[in-house]
Amino acid sequence: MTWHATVLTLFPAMFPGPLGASLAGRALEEGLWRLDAHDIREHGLGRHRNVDDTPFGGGAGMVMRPDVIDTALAAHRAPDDARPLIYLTPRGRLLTQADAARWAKGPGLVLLCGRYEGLDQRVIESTGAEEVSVGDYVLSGGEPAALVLLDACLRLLPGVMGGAGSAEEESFTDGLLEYPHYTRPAEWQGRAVPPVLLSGDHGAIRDWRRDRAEDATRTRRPDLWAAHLSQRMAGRRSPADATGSVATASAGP
Ligand code: 9D3
Repeated sequence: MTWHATVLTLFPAMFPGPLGASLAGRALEEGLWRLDAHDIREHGLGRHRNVDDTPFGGGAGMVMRPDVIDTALAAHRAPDDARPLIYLTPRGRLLTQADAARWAKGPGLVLLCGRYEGLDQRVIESTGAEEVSVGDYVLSGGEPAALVLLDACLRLLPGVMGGAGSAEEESFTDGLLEYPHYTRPAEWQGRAVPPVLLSGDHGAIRDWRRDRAEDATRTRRPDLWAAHLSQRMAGRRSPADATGSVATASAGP
C-alpha cells in the first residue's frame, strides 16, 4: 500500500505546492505516496457554503463549525481508516522528528487545516484529533504547517530519498547541530577553509567537527545542548547505579 495523505482545507490549491517539486514531487509521480486535498467548503452550509460562525461568548474572529468539519471528515475518511487524524493548530504540541518517523512507518495521515480562530473544540474532542504545531510563530493557517509536517514524513519513506537516508538520520538523533561545511575553492573572497580540513588527518578532522558541532549547539540551541548533556551523563552512568538508570530511562529529552 502506498503512503496516503488526505488534507482537508479551505485552500486545496496550496497542495501539493512545494511537495510537487524536488524528491517528494518525483516520488508523488512515481506513486510512492498519494495526496488528496479536499475543499472543506464543499461541505459548507446554505447557498454561501458557510463553514464558520461567530464565537459563543463573544470576541474577535470566526470559528469553524463542528458540523461542517464532521461532514467533511466523514466524506473523506472511511470508518475503518487506520490513519492518524492530525489537526494543525498553534495550540498543539510541537512537531518532533520522532513524530515524523512514527507517521512515516504507518499507512499515512489525515490532516485538518484550520483558518480563522480555529475549530470548535467539540469536534476536536469527538474525533480524537491529535493537535500539532510546527513552531512558535504565527502562520496564516494550518496549510504551510501541513506542508512542513508532510515533508518531514515523506523524506523518510523508502525510496523517496536517494538511499543515503537512515545512516544520515542518526545525526539529528545524536542531538547535536551539524558542524559547518566547506567546499572548493580553498580560498574565496579572502576567506580560507579551516586548514585542518585540508590536512588529511582524519582523526583531527573528526575532533574539529565534533568541537564545532558542540559549540554551535551550546551557543545556538541551549535546549538541545542540555538534552545532549543529560544523554551523555546517562551513557556514562554505571548500570549498577539502579536509581540513576531508572531515572534516566524515563526522562526523555
Ligand atoms: C495569535 C492569536 N491568534 C490569532 C488572532 C490565534 C491564531 C489562530 C490561527 C494564530 C494563527 C492561526 C493560524 N495558524 C495555524 O493554523 C497553525 C500554526 C501556526 O500559526 N504556527 C505554528 N504551527 C501552526 S499549525 C497551524
